[in-house]
Amino acid sequence: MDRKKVGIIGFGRTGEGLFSFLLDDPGVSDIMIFDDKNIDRERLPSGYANMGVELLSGEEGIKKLSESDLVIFSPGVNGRDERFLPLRESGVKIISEMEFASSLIDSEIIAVTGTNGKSTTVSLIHHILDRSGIDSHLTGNIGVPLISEVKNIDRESVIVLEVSSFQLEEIEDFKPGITMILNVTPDHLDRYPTLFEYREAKLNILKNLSENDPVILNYDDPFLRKTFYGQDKFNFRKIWFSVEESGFDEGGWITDNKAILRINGKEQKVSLDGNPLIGSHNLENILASFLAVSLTGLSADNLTEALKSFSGLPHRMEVCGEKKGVRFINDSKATNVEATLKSITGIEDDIALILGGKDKGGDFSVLKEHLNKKIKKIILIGESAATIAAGINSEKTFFTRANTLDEALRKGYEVLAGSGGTVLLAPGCASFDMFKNYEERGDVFKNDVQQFIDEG
Ligand code: UMA
Repeated sequence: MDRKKVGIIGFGRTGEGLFSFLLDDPGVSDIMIFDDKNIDRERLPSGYANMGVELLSGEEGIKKLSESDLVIFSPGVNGRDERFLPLRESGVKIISEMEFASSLIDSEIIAVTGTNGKSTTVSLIHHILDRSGIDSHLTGNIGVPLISEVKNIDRESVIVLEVSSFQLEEIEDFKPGITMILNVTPDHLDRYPTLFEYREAKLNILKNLSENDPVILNYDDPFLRKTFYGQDKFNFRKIWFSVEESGFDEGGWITDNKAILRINGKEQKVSLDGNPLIGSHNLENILASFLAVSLTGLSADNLTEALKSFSGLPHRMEVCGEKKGVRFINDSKATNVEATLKSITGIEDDIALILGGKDKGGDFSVLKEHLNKKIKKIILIGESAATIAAGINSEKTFFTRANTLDEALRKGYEVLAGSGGTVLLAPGCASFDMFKNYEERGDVFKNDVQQFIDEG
């Protein structure tokens, strides 16, 4: 048997998972790892003595990769970048980690994509399945690459997979059993030349679906509705959900605080009493999750209890404290302007909004209509502060600037003290200008809030 040379591009969580997997593959003779940062050999797990392992960087490194039989991309590396053109032209087979890993499993995959709400939705689906005694694996963009789960999965397992547009860029045969698109609104415009390319990447999830494969779609998302509702050219089985509309042939909606689920001509009502998730965007996530688990054949009988026991996720509309009638909410995961808008819509009282970070090219003018209604003040942080202020283009008095989150939350508190309301961290930007990731940003905020509350 000819043993293969495999190239890995990017050595973060995905690259490490790929490397560990390939180490145990007798069909692989050599592994080349490319990364723009120098990789310390110490980071490689032991056990590669019988295998050629090369660490590559720079233009020369890309050239060298064309000697491999297969190249697998990590999602964070932009494979459309010009520098990879010679590699593509060399004819070497190029795929994404999602394609590679999914080709190794034959259990049921529930794949969830969308601009916002993916993590909450996959976590809720996983929680419900897990509570019902199903061997459910939560994986993908949520943090654990699929390749790192492959060895823990068997035929009876259900894979609950969060899929990003990046992960869908280099797929060939990837085909989920149940597919879900929650919404498609502008994001990652620092990676995609236009919104069109971003949407194309997202819709790649449908690429291999055939007639009657179920796809759960959000009727309240204008782009999805326009593209797929009543459109006969897409012959997959469309299952719509909506917080505003009702009565789909197959789908889910809300009536009197109950989720109505209609699948296969059968209708079930699920009470939402005790729902712990704040905001109408979370009602969308709940409906979508309920539909997905129903499609696996799970009965709707226990869904109310399962939802009640779901604790939500950190950094997503996470209430992290209250001081004299002013509540603090950490929505650090709101890394684009649409997510910020949803956070605002989900809050009933007055808001002091902490906004800013590393700009991703979003259109912040959409926040203008909430100024002086719900939003009493915007506290700008990070490198995008000036761009955001210019984008919203409103009176200067609505804005103030802070250098740290601690300063920001104190300024927010001052605005609301006495009358009450919510200091909301929903930055609408990536975090990388000030923090390692959105998790670190949220953790710093929570610590600062705690300290501020403890001061009395
Ligand atoms: N690197 C390069 N060149 C580049 C970019 C990155 O060499 O141009 C290298 C970095 O130096 C680093 C490695 O690539 O060593 C990082 O690889 P990666 O960016 O693919 O990150 P991973 O650690 O493998 O994490 C990835 C996802 N990251 C991205 O898509 C940016 C994680 O999603 C995901 O949880 C993980 O795989 C497991 O599947 C994070 C994310 O931010 C949470 N996702 C975006 C989002 O949700 O908006 C899409």
